[in-house]
Amino acid sequence: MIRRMLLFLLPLAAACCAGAPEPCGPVPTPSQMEWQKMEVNMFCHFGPNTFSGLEWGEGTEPEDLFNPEALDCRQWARTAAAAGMKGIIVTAKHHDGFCLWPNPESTHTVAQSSWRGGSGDVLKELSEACREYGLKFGVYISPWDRNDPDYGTPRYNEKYARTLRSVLDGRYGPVFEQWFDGACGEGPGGKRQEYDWPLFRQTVRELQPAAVMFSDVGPDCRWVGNERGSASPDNWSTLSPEGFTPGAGSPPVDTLQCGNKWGSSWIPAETDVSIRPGWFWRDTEEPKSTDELMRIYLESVGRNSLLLLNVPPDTRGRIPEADSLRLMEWKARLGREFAVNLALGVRAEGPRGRSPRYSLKKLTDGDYDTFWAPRDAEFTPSLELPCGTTVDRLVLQEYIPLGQRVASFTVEALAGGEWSEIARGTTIGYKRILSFPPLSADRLRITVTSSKASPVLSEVALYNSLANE
Ligand code: FUL
Repeated sequence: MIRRMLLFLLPLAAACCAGAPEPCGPVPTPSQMEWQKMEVNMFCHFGPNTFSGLEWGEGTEPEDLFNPEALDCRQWARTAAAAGMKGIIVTAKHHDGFCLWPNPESTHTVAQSSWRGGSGDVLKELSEACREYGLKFGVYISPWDRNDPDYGTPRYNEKYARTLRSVLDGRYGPVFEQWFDGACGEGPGGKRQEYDWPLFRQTVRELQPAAVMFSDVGPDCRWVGNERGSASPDNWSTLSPEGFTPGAGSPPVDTLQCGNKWGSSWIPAETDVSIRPGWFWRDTEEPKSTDELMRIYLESVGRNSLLLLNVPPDTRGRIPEADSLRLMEWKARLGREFAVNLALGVRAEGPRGRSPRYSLKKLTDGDYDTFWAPRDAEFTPSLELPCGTTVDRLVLQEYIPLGQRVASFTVEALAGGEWSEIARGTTIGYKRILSFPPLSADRLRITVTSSKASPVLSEVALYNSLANE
């Protein structure tokens, strides 16, 4: 961990010495930066609902309902890795309260089931499989619990903190993300639990300091505000969470979608969406089409968000063939559509970097960790790139360790001796992908039209998504 932090901090420290721009506003921590670079992760909803067909189990289901006879977490991990994903987050406990590990705080767990004679532990198998396939391991542990008799009393908060402890204390190795779901369907006459968020967050920080905590309001990443797989094209990674809480007290959905331009904290968006209509597996449902998965990718990763794609294992305890095939088709299509970066190594023209270290060359060197930084006064620069071929995708990346800065930009193309605008956008952030009808341009011009500070860009890339059809 210390080594990783040093690896992150050294280039930044070196950059500062060489006159890098001052950071603008809140910036990501090393863990948030590492998380952002993961881009696509797998979500696995798995538990009694897999067997009952319910989306929200009642909490009264017999433990024996959970009986995945051919559980194969290595197959989950193999599938995720082959699809290019970097981590898996599993529903260790969904709202029905059933725990996929022998949680000593509960009597509604794998240990009370007859699955493997009560000695099974999905978290153990999955965390080991993730390690084997070079993936990171994360957990969803629902605060809302329809089984626990203490839910609705202050005792529950202590119990929930101990539940967190029994997963995060290192027995399953490092946990890269802790997912705090905000849902509660108790309704007007139901139980009311005042959650002790400071206690929960402190428990996670103490046991897994590098874990990124998800909720409607962070503290480390936020819900994108819908389950359609679509981040807002105007998406700030900054948010002002003061006065809000996860769940019923969360900010309005449009704030979750867009963040706050002048937000007080770095709380980037995560787009969670299911490959199927439901979150849990059902034999009547089918995975989404490759076209739809492409749309989701472009509207999440391509709009400055992480994509958390749910691929629910079935009653055998395996990812169904139809879903893994679909993932492979999607991966192949991504590979085809982003096969060759046509801007790699080209000479960009525009305001010079503040020193050779931040020169225009850095924009097209294919390395996220090097960047172009003009002088501080340069808020709305124009950049030109030779093109000379057919393109239909432009990828822009800001160097977010110095903050998210760009608020709007335009893209123009020079064809037949005339410049015309082909796209415009608002935020960029870690990654922004713009698609436009294929065009043969001699040159492209990108103009930042407003920015919180002088822009600091890591990469400009160009693709022809149809070249390899
Ligand atoms: C929601 C939950 O209520 C759903 O069941 C699902 O887990 C989804 C990811 O989050 O809030």
